[in-house]
Amino acid sequence: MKLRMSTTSPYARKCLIVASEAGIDGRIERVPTSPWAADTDLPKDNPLSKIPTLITDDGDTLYDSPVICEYLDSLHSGRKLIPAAGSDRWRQLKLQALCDGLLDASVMVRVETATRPEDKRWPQWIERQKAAMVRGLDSLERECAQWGEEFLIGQITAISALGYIDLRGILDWRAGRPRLAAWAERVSRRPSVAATVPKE
Ligand SMILES: N[C@@H](CCC(=O)N[C@@H](CS)C(=O)NCC(=O)O)C(=O)O
Repeated sequence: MKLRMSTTSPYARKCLIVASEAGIDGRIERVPTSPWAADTDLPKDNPLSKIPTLITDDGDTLYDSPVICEYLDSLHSGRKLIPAAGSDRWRQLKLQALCDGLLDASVMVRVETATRPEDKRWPQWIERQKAAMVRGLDSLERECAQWGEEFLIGQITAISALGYIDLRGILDWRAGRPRLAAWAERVSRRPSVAATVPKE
């Protein structure tokens, strides 16, 4: 199967970490794709023209990252990274949603501050997104004490979000969040995480 992705996309990183943790990384051909390139052919595989987009061995296309991760998790028989049922499932899906939301807010701040002409920026919008990020990060700081060694879809999305905030220097998420900082440092040693550190 082929994954249309970039090495800076945190959503693609989620998928690659899931594949690695599931032991199926070797089945994925990485296809570097810039959704921002004027001449990109990405819309033929994803009408939204976003990465990640997965092209399965059957030629089907899948998006977005939660759907791709669910698909990848269905391809192996080891411990599932997305619990099938019960309170663990809802806890993990909610954590994924929180961290995807953290990412969406980060990307909006990035677009607003790095690509929009300065005179067209909307400071209140940037502040709104940053406030959502701060609340989300504070929630992770409270929650991560309970995670122990668990590294499932929620935690995978969390480390991808924190890595993206670092990459773009959006805010200092470590300040005042010692437990989250220690957790991130610990999980960053996992081969799946170390091998996917975002780079330009
Ligand atoms: N909800 C999507 C978000 C994907 C997304 O926004 N990807 C960015 C790259 S990091 C993108 O392709 N942006 C292009 C655009 O928004 O037009 C997912 O989880 O996969």
